[in-house]
Parts: sequence; C-alpha cells; structure tokens
Amino acid sequence: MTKPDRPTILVINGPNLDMLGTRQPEVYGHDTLADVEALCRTTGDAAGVDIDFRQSDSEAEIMGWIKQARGSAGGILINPAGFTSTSIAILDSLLIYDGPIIEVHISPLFRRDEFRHLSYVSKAATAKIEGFGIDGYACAITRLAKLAGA
Ligand code: DHK
Repeated sequence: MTKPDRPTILVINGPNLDMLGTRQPEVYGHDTLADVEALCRTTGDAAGVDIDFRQSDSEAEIMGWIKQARGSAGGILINPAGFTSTSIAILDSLLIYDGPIIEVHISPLFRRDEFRHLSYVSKAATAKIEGFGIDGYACAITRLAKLAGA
C-alpha cells in the first residue's frame, strides 16, 4: 500500500518489454521484466520512494497513466520502447505532467539502427539513460527519488 509520506515513482514500460529475457537477449540481456520490477522496488525502498510499476503495448493506456500521474506521482521513469521514435501523443501527455521525467533505454540506441536515434520523448525528459542494461532503471529511480524530495 502507498504511504502518503513517501513519494511514488511511476515506472512505465512500453511495448514488448513484457518479453524481456526471451526477446533478443543479445541486445536486451537475460533479465526478465519481473527482475526489472524487483530491482526498481529494492532501489525505491533504499531511496525512500514507492514504486508503481506498469507495462503496456497500448499507446492510449500509457497516455492515460501519464495524465493520471499529474499531481500524484513524484516522478516518472519511462522506457517508451517502440513508441520512442513514433509517438508525439506520448510526448504531449508527458508535457502535461508537472514533475521530473527520466527516459530509460536498456540498449545503447546511439549505436543501433538510425531510426531508433530520434526520440520524441526526450523533448519532455529531465534526463535520459541508455546502454546501462537494466541498471539504468536503478540509476533513474535513485535520481528521481532525490528530485522528488525523498
Ligand atoms: C526497447 C525497445 O523495445 C526498442 O523499441 C527501443 C528499447 C530500445 C531499450 O533499449 O530498452 O528501440
């Protein structure tokens, strides 16, 4: 249960991240989404924040979560995955949000396909981490906890 005195960090995972561990392990590693969630919760506990951890393949669902976070979540960690380079709609939802946002990518996009280099989400992000594997989630939560005043 969420304690009112601890900020909540909303962690949003985009399309196909439910397949981590199985999906292209040479690119994304062998950790599963459950491992990522456990890492986020352990890191959040140590940093004094609660974690609201979600995954969706639906752009509309992700947009709804971002809009609900306004005025309630202390920060957003988002791995937009396949929506990174396509979704102006998710960017617009993030621009409505009133707290810090960290964009995380497991793989190093800077040396992957050219079409992955563009991120609309970055235009709303406070910071961005890519190529750290799933450890990027832990770095982002530690930073968001600090920015949220935990
Ligand atoms: C995950 C995806 O699903 C891809 O669409 C992105 C990102 C990269 C990641 O590295 O976490 O291009």
